[in-house]
Amino acid sequence: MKKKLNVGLVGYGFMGRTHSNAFLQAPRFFDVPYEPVLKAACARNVDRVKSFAANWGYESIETDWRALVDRKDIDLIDIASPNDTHAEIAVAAARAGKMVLCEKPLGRNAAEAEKMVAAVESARVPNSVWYNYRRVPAVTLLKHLITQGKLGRIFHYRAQFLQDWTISKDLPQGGEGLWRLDVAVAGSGVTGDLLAHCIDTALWLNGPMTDVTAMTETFIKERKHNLTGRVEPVGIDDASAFLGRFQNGSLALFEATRYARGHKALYTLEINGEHASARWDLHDLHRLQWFDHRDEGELRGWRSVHVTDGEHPYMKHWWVPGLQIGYEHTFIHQFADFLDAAAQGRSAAPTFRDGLATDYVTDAVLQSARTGRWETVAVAQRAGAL
Ligand code: SOE
Repeated sequence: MKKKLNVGLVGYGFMGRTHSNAFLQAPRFFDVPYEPVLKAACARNVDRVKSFAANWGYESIETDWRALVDRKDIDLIDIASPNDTHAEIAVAAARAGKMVLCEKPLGRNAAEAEKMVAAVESARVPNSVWYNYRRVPAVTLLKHLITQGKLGRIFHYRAQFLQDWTISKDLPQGGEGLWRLDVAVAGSGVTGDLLAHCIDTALWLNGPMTDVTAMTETFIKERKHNLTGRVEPVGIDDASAFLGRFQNGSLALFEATRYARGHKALYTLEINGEHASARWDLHDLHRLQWFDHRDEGELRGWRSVHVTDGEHPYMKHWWVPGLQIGYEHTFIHQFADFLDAAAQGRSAAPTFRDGLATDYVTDAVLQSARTGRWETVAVAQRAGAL
């Protein structure tokens, strides 16, 4: 019999659902070392949390995260609540000796994230941040190809995350579902929400970034606030773009916006090396576009690899070759990897320290947008300084 791992989830929004699905599915498809038990779901609205718990099979509910963290029957706290709650809950959970999973971004800024890293590292509790796109099989395959040196020296890395859901000036800010537009809760706009995904994947695939120069824009300056009922200034960045340098000498070009009409969640990335290039697109997530200059001359060209074969990352756990998986599977893969690592007393990447590295870059991006200057990414100076 496998050891039970009792999960306490905070938050029942979009991410509460993706994580709960992962808790249920990971042991069905992967030979994980624990039996996850959905022990308690926690949120302030008692009726909503009750119906969420009933739908996903949580055994109990809490309406105060402190009560959840105090419970002796909880082994793992999963934070799927808005960004302004991440730091306080994570620090308390780590101090209580719980394993901690946290939705991205880790902190609203690096100062918060530093406290979270210090807490999990001093308590020595397994931890991970839900930057789920690392575990799209096509993206994991790209990581393997880069690690094998197939691209040679890297010259360029570019990424975009384009959405269009906040274009209407009548959309309010704040409250359930719209807290991403409220700077006090979210910390920033697309920089922490969307660029952060691009940055996490980039740091993983191409190593640390050293310097950035950025610009941000807030297109709609005032919106009604759902909690106060008043029209209030908008403090988030609606669009964010930056140029940067990686430690390996390659150049970075990144953009995120919620004002690209027609694009819903178009996360694309491209990496260009001396020998080969690769491209990936979230709207076609099971394909990796690959160009290898060493291919035979007449047949040389871009190929589209359908990443669904048993030998591709994670895919032997799913259906049969040729059949695709989707967005929700990335969370299942991360949770399965987390359980494997936790059983050995380790954390699964991206760890809280990896999440902090992304917060250092997003802080530098926002700082550069304010100063109009190139800014140094703090992680380069402060590694090991916590
Ligand atoms: C924003 O719309 C959002 O839901 C992000 O918060 C998620 O992290 C991203 O994966 C999809 O878009």
